[in-house]
Amino acid sequence: EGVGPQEYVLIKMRVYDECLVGELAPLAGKNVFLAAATLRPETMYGQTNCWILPDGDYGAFEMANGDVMVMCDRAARNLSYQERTKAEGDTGKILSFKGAALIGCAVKSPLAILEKIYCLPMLTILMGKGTGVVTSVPSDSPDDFMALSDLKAKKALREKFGVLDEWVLPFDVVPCVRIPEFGDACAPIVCEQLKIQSQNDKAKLEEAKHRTYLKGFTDGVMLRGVYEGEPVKIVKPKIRDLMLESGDAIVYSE
Ligand code: A2H
Repeated sequence: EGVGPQEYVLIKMRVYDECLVGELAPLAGKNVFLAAATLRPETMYGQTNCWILPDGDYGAFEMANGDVMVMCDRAARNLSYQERTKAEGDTGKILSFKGAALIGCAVKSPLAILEKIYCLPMLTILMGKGTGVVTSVPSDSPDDFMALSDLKAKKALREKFGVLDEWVLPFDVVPCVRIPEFGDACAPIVCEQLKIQSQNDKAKLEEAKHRTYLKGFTDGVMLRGVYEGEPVKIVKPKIRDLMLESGDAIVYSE
């Protein structure tokens, strides 16, 4: 991408204990979090699910504070040089598994209006970027909106990845940022304007991102939380700091 390092906020999505079974059983009894890399911390109120690449290689890593974080090896290695693991250069890996092992896991995510959201497959996740875990905000991210729409519309796609209806069908966009030009949820509007057909419609999704991403920052107004009614460009860093200070998120650079 650009020059120099990219700084992400890693959102700590807490895995419900009852999901630490099967391949994840070795993690039972630990505080396990999926580490989702985002550039839009102010949209976390609108999370509806978590995205995982079913074929991707993931691991569970014990951090210096005892928390277990799930991500790809590359991100864990980077974190081990950012003073997060017990020893510099040591990722603290305790388990390896494919993304498929996480599909259907329920998590509680910071700031999310919804109490319980599920891990679902997204086929366009790049394992070379961020952590390989992506939190989904379909109100404000065209990629997230189309991936969720695909799963809702295509029973065969749900079946292929063992996705139960109740992990997907009850979930609709949760508006969190108003952009005067687009209303209370920009992604569905722009996907409709551009007639985007699926999560694989790359060129159009790129265009949709261009139309919405910057405007969310410059023109967005918060619809949720303690900064409701305030401009995104003023409160974005404050919302980020709220989550950093409460321990619900950490900073990560790559
Ligand atoms: B963003 P950049 Cl509401 N593969 O978070 C694919 N996408 C990934 C990823 C990966 N490995 N890791 C992170 N991302 C997504 C929220 C959001 C995001 C909104 C709107 C736009 C948006 C909720 N999803 O990103 O290539 C994450 O989704 C549009 C750029 O590093 C992360 O922020 O610029 C963003 O892409 C990082 O993308």
